[in-house]
Amino acid sequence: MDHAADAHRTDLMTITRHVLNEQTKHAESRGDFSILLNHIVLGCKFVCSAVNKGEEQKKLDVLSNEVFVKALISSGRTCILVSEEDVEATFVDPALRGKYCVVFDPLDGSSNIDCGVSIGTIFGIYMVKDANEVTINNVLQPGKNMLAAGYCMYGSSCTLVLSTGNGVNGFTLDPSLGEFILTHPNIKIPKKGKIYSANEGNAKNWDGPTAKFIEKCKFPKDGSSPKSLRYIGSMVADVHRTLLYGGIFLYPADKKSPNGKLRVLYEVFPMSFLMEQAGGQAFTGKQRALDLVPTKIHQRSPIFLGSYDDVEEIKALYAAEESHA
Ligand code: AFP
Repeated sequence: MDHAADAHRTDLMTITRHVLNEQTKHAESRGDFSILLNHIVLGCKFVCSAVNKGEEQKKLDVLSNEVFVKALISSGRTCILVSEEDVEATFVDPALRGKYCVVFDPLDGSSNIDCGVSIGTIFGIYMVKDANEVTINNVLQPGKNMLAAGYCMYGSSCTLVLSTGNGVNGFTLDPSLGEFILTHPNIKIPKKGKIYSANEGNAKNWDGPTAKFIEKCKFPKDGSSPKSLRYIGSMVADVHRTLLYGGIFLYPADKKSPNGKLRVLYEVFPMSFLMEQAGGQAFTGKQRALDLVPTKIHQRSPIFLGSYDDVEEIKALYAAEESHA
């Protein structure tokens, strides 16, 4: 018997244990973040089970949002919630307030539900100094001020990817234990990838740098092989593949949508945070994505994210265009 392998297999690193371990590195920590995370995990488990039962899209969208809002409020650790499903931000009742603001998309990619494609929940977490004095400006902050970000993908397995600002870790739900177990420690994105991921149906409206970049992906002039195209149309699944295999995911600006499609607070920021923490980059076409300062909670932004070298290339094309302007 291989005792070393067995010892590893039986020493289960649950997501709670992992986050508690992380907290011991911060002397001032009082366990509030672990409590908040436990409530997020509960929401993810609920949505995972509902998705597996095959609930229809409309019902799942509404259900997922309700579950997350209730779980977050009942944690007693939140003060402002911004959900993709709600027009206005939710300010938590002062009696139940804590210091965290959570921005989230409870069920991203939901138009894919009815055909069984992977979908997910995306979240980002900010912290306020004083839970008694909260305003909307506490969430209208650049992504670099996030304390943590992550997503949970509901696919062939249920995988939660999390960063608390100290690298990226992936946890897979073991249904028989009901626990997320660390399966992908310290995820690093390859420095350069072989895949590009974009909705090419929008190509006729793309700007010059985006069009040139995709042309280079297909017809490289430096002797390298063309990149493969993979596009699911569900951001969590496309970003998850990009994180693990490398390459670039883009939802650029186009003539019809000058701000792209994806939402800054609960799509662009959390995914950009994870990419940077995994050694990649995220760029809006104008600046580092995490430096963007949103002025509206449902604001959109173009986004290019993924392997460091691939994002460098698109940055160079935008810089070249700028210098010719
Ligand atoms: P839905 O939630 O409406 O399915 O939108 C999904 C999404 O916001 C994101 O997950 C995808 O990356 C992106 O839209 C796909 O957009 P296109 O359908 O325009 O390619």
